[in-house]
Amino acid sequence: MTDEEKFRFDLTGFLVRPAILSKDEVNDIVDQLDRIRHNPESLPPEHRAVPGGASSVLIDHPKVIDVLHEIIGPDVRMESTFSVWRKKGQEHGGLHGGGPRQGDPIFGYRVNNGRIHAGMVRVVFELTDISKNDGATHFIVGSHKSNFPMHSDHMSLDPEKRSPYLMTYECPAGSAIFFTENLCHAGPVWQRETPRIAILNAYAHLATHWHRLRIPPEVLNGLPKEKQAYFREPWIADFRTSPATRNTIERFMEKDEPPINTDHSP
Ligand SMILES: O=C(O)CCC(=O)C(=O)O
Ligand SMILES: [Fe+2]
Repeated sequence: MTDEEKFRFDLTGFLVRPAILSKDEVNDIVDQLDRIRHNPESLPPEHRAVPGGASSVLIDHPKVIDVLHEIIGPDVRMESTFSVWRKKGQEHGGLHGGGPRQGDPIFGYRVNNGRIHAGMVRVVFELTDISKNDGATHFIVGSHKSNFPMHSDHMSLDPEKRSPYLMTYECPAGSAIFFTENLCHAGPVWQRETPRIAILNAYAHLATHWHRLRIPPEVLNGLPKEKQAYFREPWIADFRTSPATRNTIERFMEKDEPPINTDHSP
């Protein structure tokens, strides 16, 4: 992460890394998402949901992990993922999040001794080219550090009533957009004739866990071990041993241990 990227992420709460995926990677993931939606039987069961199959390249992409290590810390887990195939007129929803939650260990955003400590970080992988008026994710910049609750004068997506701090991005297919979940953001109505095809992964500190996992067990178990490691149990140290055992990726790789339980019962 460059100093300029760090400055921009801290100032605004989001960061675009353009075109980190190759054209082939983008095409393979789009093909997988197309089949998941329209012809799942053409895929093996372990590729019928994200983050399996072609989309597994996103889990531990080096240009993603290096940012996460600087804004979350050296120990990160991936804790949720979903894909969108958003047609014209569809939306995720209005502005949400933002405001004085800096102390919250799940969502909070803090900077201490020159280091960023973000809670949950969402990474949006755009798989089509994005223009400003398409309706990709929008942000109220700076709201991740706001000391007052979000004000109603700044919560509209209506073009006439938008906050001057509402921002979005333009980027080529294969770009990654990072944002702290403490940033006020929205998934507005999609405006383009062709769909928005994207995958949104969520990452957090190894010791915290917000989403119960919904990934089908066959998909998680079908991942290579080094990718399963991002779904290991959320703990830091095991004091049943002396010295204490650290929950590192290296330990997970050595042990014959499954990733976190994907039991779907509530
Ligand atoms: O669909 C979008 O663009 C935003 C999704 C969202 O709100 C989130 O991932 O937290
Ligand atoms: Fe959200």
